[in-house]
Amino acid sequence: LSLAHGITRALKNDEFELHYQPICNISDGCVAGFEALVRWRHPTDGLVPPMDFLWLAEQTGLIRELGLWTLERACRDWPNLRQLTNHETPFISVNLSATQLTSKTLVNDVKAVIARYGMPTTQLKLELTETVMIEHPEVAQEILSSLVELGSNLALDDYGTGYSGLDHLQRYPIGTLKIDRAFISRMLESEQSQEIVRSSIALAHSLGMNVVAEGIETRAVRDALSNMGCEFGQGWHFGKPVALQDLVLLCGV
Ligand code: G
Ligand code: G
Ligand code: MN
Ligand code: NA
Repeated sequence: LSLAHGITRALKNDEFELHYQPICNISDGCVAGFEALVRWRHPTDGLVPPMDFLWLAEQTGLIRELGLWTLERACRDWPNLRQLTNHETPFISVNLSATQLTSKTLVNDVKAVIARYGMPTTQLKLELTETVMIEHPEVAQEILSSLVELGSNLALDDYGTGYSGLDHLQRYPIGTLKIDRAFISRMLESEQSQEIVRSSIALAHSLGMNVVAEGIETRAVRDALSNMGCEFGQGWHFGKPVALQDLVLLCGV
């Protein structure tokens, strides 16, 4: 109860902030985009990670307001992110929760934010997990199609840890598969993980999707993924999530 009150107060007092983690071309290490990750700059508790409050924001429906704030801040920051990447026009990835996808106003909200900040819709990626598709299949299909019609792209987050129902890949207009860190971090030690990664990449490519490997921590893992034809990587090897003012140009890691 007091946490919910805290979130409401935090929204009012502007205590949330976004950190950005680079998503890079596996081959040359150049920054291709950024994932926006929310944090709560609590007045007494310091920086609170999303795991500690998103579940409640989700439960109480406050995630609608928080999600909109995230989208708005990401679009506002985009010109600055773009300057950090030199020659490329980066995409920005924003996470959407299941509850947000039940909001009847989501599509119009996204439209309004995009228009307000002049964000190129083609550079906006929306990340969702399979939970969304399981819990709200019809609504999700309608809303996700509308979002894609606007020109934005959809990425399926945490691939491999959920249901991995292959019908999701067929039913929804997903352009990017994000392979979960659990498989990437084990892939050099576990033949099984490596095969799961390899076949996920092959599946994605055969369906016309591109792939982001999450949680790349070493050059060796990056090289292995490069050999498998994986396009993009995210993880500490390329950079941790940091505040906009702490981002430095990361091309050519
Ligand atoms: O890096 P980090 O600890 O911030 O990420 C933890 C989790 O929080 C990730 O699963 C990420 O998808 C989720 N997350 C981070 N920011 C947001 C957000 O703005 N909205 C939603 N729905 N999830 C987020
Ligand atoms: O659910 P999602 O995959 O969006 O959450 C990403 C989480 O993983 C965040 O908490 C983020 O800080 C963390 N993360 C990102 N890159 C790495 C990495 O290379 N190694 C580890 N251990 N965690 C990472
Ligand atoms: Mn994500
Ligand atoms: Na993930």
